[in-house]
Amino acid sequence: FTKYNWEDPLDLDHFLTDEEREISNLARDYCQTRLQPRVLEQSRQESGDHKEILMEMGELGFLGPTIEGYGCAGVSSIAYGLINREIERVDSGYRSTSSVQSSLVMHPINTFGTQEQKDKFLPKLAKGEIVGAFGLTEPNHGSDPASMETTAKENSDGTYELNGSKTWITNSPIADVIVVWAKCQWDGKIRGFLVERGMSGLETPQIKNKIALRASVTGMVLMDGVKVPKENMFPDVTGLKGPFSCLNNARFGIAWGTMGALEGALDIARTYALERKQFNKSLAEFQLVQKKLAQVNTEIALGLSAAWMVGKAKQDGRLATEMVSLIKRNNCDKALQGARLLMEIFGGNAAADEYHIGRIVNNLFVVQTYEGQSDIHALILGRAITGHQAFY
Ligand code: TGC
Ligand code: FAD
Repeated sequence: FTKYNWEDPLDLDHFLTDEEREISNLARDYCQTRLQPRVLEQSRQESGDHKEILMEMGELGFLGPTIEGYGCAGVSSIAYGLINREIERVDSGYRSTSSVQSSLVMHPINTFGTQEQKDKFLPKLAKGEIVGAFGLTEPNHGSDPASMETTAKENSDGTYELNGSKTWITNSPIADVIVVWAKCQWDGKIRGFLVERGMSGLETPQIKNKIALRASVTGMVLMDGVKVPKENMFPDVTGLKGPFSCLNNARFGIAWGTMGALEGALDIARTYALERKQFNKSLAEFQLVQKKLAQVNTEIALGLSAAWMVGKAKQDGRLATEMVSLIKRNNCDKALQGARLLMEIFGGNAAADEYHIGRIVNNLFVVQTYEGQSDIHALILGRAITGHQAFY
């Protein structure tokens, strides 16, 4: 037998390739030395140097890392997951900032874009020189994007005109390019458009005073007759499979990221329990406290194992999209429940932001909600299990 390693309970490390291990270590080092010292103040201020952070990540090859060419690293999906795990170990908001850039902007440009679109945007997005955002959700349509009201119409000069509004859009206030999904008036189909900063009729006001994900920037995308050149539309993808394909990648990354957040929470809760004394003993010596730590340690081990298995299926061409729903839902739920359980160990100190645990719990509520709220993923799984859709 070997000694139990609570920091890697089921020996995930054994299943990683040398390259994946190296990337994971590089990401851990960057996140702990460069992001961790910034997170408290940036969360308090709800503002930060996000452009600089994206440039730092770009330099390390963390943006669009699975893409081949265009200055991207071309690494495995599991490596992408490991990067998300390390970023979210610090804060879910930082993971939002970067995973929108990678999965929701670079991925669709790489998959659905023309050669010109790829050449124009991907190298700069990879370096973090420009920032991307993804606009699907609208004020009246979140879980049900098929009902979106944003429209695109064709002008007589061959350009497109976009009208409508998107809300709760990560990075929108600082974005240089926004992937906007709109219903085309000429055939009723949903298509993706690359809307660029500076186009007239475009506004991206910030949503301020959030109670979660304060280390990320969130805003609206307001479009009043925005004129988009013909070459800025994705030519060949129509319908919701366009945005949903992007979500497959982002949800996969979130399944890893949430386990990172929970690992971070376990680490600080364990340290606190070892140091804090009540009744002349450390909290760590009480059975009820140990049970909480054991519960969370177990969920992390199972959640990471499942994420690794789905990563292998993705890499080997065996992926069913429901697998992603399964791990997105379960890992988000378990991370939220686990972090909330660990919060109790901090007693009243949990109410002070410098103990971090309150911020982690608040963040995880949003992560459980965006990219398909957990109940929506339960319905996706329910449809696959029974053959009956129960959305409406
Ligand atoms: P449905 O009939 O199921 O599907 C419509 C079309 O889409 C195809 N499709 C998929 N394609 C690829 N991957 C998937 N996972 C797909 N799921 C469905 C499907 O084959 C069909 O294609 P076609 O060719 O037949 O037209 O669509 P529905 O309208 O019934 O959808 C049901 C439902 C509820 C599952 C779906 O609308 C849904 O997933 N809702 C959740 C919305 C959501 O996730 N929004 C996310 C917004 S982005 C975001 O939150 C970013 S946060 C980023 C951050 O800060 O980190
Ligand atoms: P609703 O759709 O109104 O749902 C409310 C509740 O009702 C949920 O619990 C849901 O599960 C439940 N519900 C809805 N329909 C059903 C049903 N049929 N059966 C059972 N229960 C149901 N979107 C983007 O496009 N891009 C982004 O970058 C982005 N970033 C975000 C960042 C933040 C900080 C936040 C908070 C959100 C972000 N979102 C983004 C939006 C996010 O994807 C939506 O909030 C999410 O999809 C849920 O939509 P909604 O808020 O409209 O909730």
